[in-house]
Amino acid sequence: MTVTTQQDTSKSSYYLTTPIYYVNGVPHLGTAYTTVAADALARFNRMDGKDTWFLTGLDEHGQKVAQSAEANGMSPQEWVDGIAPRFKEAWKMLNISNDDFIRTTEERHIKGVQQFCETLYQNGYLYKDTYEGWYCLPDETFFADDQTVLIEGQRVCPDCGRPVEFVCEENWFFKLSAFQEPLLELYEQQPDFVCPQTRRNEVVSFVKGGLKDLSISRTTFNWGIPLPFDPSHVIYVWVDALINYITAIGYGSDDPIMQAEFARRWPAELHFVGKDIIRFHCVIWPAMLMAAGIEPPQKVFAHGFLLTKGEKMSKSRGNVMTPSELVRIFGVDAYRYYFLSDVQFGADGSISIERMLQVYNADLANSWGNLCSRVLNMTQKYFDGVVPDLWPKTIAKLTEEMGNPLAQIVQAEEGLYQRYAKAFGQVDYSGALSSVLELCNRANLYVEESAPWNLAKAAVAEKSEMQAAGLDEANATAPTASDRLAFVIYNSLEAIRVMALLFAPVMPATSAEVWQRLGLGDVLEIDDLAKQVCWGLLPAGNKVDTGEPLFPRLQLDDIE
Ligand code: ME8
Repeated sequence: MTVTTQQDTSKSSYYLTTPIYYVNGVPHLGTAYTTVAADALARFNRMDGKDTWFLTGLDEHGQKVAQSAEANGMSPQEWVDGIAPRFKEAWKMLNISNDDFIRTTEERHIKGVQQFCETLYQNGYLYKDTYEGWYCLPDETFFADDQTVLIEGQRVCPDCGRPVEFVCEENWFFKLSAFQEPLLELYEQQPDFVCPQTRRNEVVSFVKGGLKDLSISRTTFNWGIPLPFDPSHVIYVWVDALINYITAIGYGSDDPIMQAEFARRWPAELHFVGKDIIRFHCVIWPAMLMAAGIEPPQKVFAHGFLLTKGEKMSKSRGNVMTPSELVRIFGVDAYRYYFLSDVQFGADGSISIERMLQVYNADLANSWGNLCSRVLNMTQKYFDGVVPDLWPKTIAKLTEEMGNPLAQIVQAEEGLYQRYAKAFGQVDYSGALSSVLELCNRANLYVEESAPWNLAKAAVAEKSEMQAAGLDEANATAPTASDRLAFVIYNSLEAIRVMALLFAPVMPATSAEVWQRLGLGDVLEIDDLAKQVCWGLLPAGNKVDTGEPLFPRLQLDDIE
């Protein structure tokens, strides 16, 4: 099968998305996890000079949402209009930098979905038949008899374990079965299409097992988008939802500017999803796109679940901590840091407040926060808060005499930036963060080893000796103790500048704060990260500001 596209292949855009979340509930740690991860990657790519577009949004149609509305005595539209601001507020609280926020009840989406379905119909991929089978409402998924599980006489969903309901309806079907070979070819030609590798294997063997055609419309309720060629049917919520990734960037629009936007941004570089919705994204979605003659995305990355005490977090299990509670205790950057550093992205990860406290105190309070406090305080104390200046010749002599382990880490070939950027490229947040933390720990050690407080004492003693001998310090040919002190403080401040840059995708607020304290400007906005992670760019003479501790130490008592 050939896929015809009119897309512009010369585009340089980096388009990434999160799932669009159901509005049957409010944001929780799970949905926040995917969104924060996508945000960190979007921020990294912007800082790295890519023309980034980051989309998130809401899945507002379907039976589940209609039921939540009914249970709350509202119309579906009133219900979704009430919940949408809660998501927007949550993402604002978590400092999410999405460029767009799509809601599937928006006109731009409805129009695009109808155009898409019309195209599938015209291309001969849709037909009408009777659907008889099971439906899992919480997952909005169809299951055949042999896919469900029978427990104590009750059929339950093989994925979430909740009861399924029997459905017998005349529906429109999508010829998914025609896409087995094209999908297998896609996985072959784009080996990174499904990441990580374990998920790829899962998807490939699922497709090899054969594909059944998919029911794509419902008639027993009407909270959805009508099929343009048979309006008594509303489009199956998953088909409706998946199309958001293209309607948000202009698919289906009559506006030439939006059409050009679509040509430039699509195919997406990355769809971030949780492992629960991988088949929709790695099987159904690319098949739908192929059927419509549109290129599939480049990559789908499916991460694992956050688990509390070994169980998937969910409201029905009653083990949910809320993002706002944790942000209130730890602050937004510590929240973002914990989830991205402590859970290996891709795998399931156990989270707990005790562990979060441990990571907070070790990495943020004692390491990063402490380094900033002590170095900024010493700059204040020994240099009146001004970044010290040294002659290049003196720097060369001091580097020879004292060494500069921090510059070495930053400047090494296959150095810090390369390791960090490679980790980001592999969506390995903990790898990227641990390379920055390594520099941070080394910098704390450097301060200990160099003992600026002793150098300061030596500088005072040396000065009075020189005065007594009638010598002028400025004429000294060999580096003096005050030169050594300036060298150590400058290096420590410079390492802090580099760390502020590299921590910024994950901890944007504190990095901006540190940037300001170093006298580098009110906003940290750069698009040439590789160039900035270079030794010696902190201007001498900058006025620094000590400020309050960035991450005050916390104890268990503080959070109970
Ligand atoms: O599935 N751990 O929406 P949804 C990690 N509307 N991530 C979790 C999680 C957990 N415990 N719980 C949820 C839908 N997530 C559809 C998507 S896209 C076209 C339509 C995250 O509100 C994870 O990303 O149920 C998961 O895939 C997503 O929330 C499911 O969100």
